[in-house]
Amino acid sequence: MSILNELAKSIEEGKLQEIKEQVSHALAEGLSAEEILEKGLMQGMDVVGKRFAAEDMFIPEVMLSARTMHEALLVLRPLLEQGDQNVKMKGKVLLGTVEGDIHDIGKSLVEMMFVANGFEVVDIGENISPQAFVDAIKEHKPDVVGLSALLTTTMPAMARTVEAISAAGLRDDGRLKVIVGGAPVTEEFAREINADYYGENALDGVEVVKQALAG
Ligand code: B1M
Repeated sequence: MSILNELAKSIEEGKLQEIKEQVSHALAEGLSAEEILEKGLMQGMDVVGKRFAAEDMFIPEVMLSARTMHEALLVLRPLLEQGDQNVKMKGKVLLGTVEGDIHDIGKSLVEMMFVANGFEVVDIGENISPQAFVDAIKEHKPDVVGLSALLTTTMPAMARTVEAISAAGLRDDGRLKVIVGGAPVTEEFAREINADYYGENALDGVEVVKQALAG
């Protein structure tokens, strides 16, 4: 089995104790952090999602896979966050997963991509209510707020959050930009709920924000 297939399998099987060493080994073999993430770890998570939907895997096993993914990201984080030292943006991004939603892996990747591009990131966590987003924006004064939702059932909470941010007057001067993303979220939905931007994946999200802030 190739190293990348082995990594995918380890995520699927929740090999919590082994994963860090396996990722280090893959790096030592010359694979890049991006390849390890996209062609190894995320492939494994994809299989987990499919098996979960088919009721061939259950919550405790999926949680173990998620914890294994977090362990693997601990090894990759410093490498992914290094980025291109020549393209540094200035700006502060506040990130959170919306109310009712505890999925955090995608958000962690979005965070790493922003850090890699020179942004300061404040991650306020998961299951964040609209009011808590409003309070955190007042406290941290970010240039960009990023909302993540992984469930179709939490997409309305995303809409409520954008609405609460606008209702609090935090978008009145046009300085604060709102970006939304997550597997069920689409560009059309982002437009409908009056977000400024949509990020299809972590890298795309950062590129969209970089272009907007540069222009
Ligand atoms: Co959940 N879950 N889950 N789950 N889970 C999904 C999302 C699901 C698709 C699985 C399935 O059925 N195939 C399904 C949702 C169905 C739907 O709504 N359409 C589902 C369900 C149903 C549930 C529960 C309701 C199950 C239950 O209790 N019956 C429950 C809900 C809990 C809650 O939140 N209230 C639940 C629970 C869990 C666990 C706790 C077991 C665990 C989460 C652990 C954790 O995150 N710490 C879990 C997991 C791991 C998954 C899957 C398998 C993997 C998610 C993941 O981490 N993907 C997932 C199936 C799948 O996605 N294939 C599934 C990897 C990650 C890198 O991708 O998060 O999509 P993703 O992020 C991407 C993009 O979406 C994007 O960039 C990221 C990187 O490219 N992105 C952004 C994300 N946020 C962004 C923000 C941006 C821009 C881009 O700008 C701000």
